[in-house]
Amino acid sequence: MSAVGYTHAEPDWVHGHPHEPNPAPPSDDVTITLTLPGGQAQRLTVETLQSLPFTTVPDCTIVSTGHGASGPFTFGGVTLQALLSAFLPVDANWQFVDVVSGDGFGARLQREEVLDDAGGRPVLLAYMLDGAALSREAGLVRLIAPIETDDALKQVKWVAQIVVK
Ligand SMILES: Nc1nc2c(c(=O)[nH]1)N[C@H]1C(S)=C(S)[C@@H](COP(=O)(O)O)O[C@H]1N2
Ligand SMILES: [Mo]
Repeated sequence: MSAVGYTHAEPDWVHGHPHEPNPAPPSDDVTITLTLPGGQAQRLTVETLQSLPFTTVPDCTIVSTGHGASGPFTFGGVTLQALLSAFLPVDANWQFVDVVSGDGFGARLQREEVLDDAGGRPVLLAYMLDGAALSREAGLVRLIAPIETDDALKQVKWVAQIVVK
C-alpha cells in the first residue's frame, strides 16, 4: 500500500504491519495532506504546524519488539488535538484519525486517544527532538504517542497524510 494510493477503504496496517522498521525516508517532502470528514483536503507544511501551540513531552521511549528501544527523548510539536481543533468545524462528527507515512506505514487513533491529554502526555505531531529539528532520518514530522510503551506501531515517521473519519 502506498500513501499516494491511500483510499478510504480499510488499510492493511489496521490489523498488523510490516514489522521491520524502514530506516530510509521516502522523500524530503514534508508537506502533509489533511483530509477532513467531508473529504475536503488541505495541505499543511512544517510552518503550519509551527504556527500552532507548541507542546513538549519528555521521557518518550521508542520501543520495538525485537530490535531494541531508544530514548528517552523529549519530543516537541503540536498535539493532534490542537491541529484538529484548528481545522475541523466545532460540530464535526468523527471517530478516528489515520496517520500515514510516505512509505505506507500508518496508525489509526481513536477519537478518545486523540482528545485525551493523558496526564500531559498527549499524542503529538512532533517536529522537534531534544530541542533540535527532527532530522530526515528521524522522521521530519513524526507521530508520537507517548503512552504507547510496549511497541512503536503508532510512532509513525515521515507523516504524509492525516485522514479524519
Ligand atoms: N514511516 C514509518 N514509521 C515507522 C516505521 C516504518 O517502517 N515507517 N516502523 C515503526 C516501527 S515497527 C518501529 S520499531 C519504529 C522504529 O523507530 P526508530 O527508527 O526511531 O527506531 O518506527 C515505527 N515507525
Ligand atoms: Mo517495530
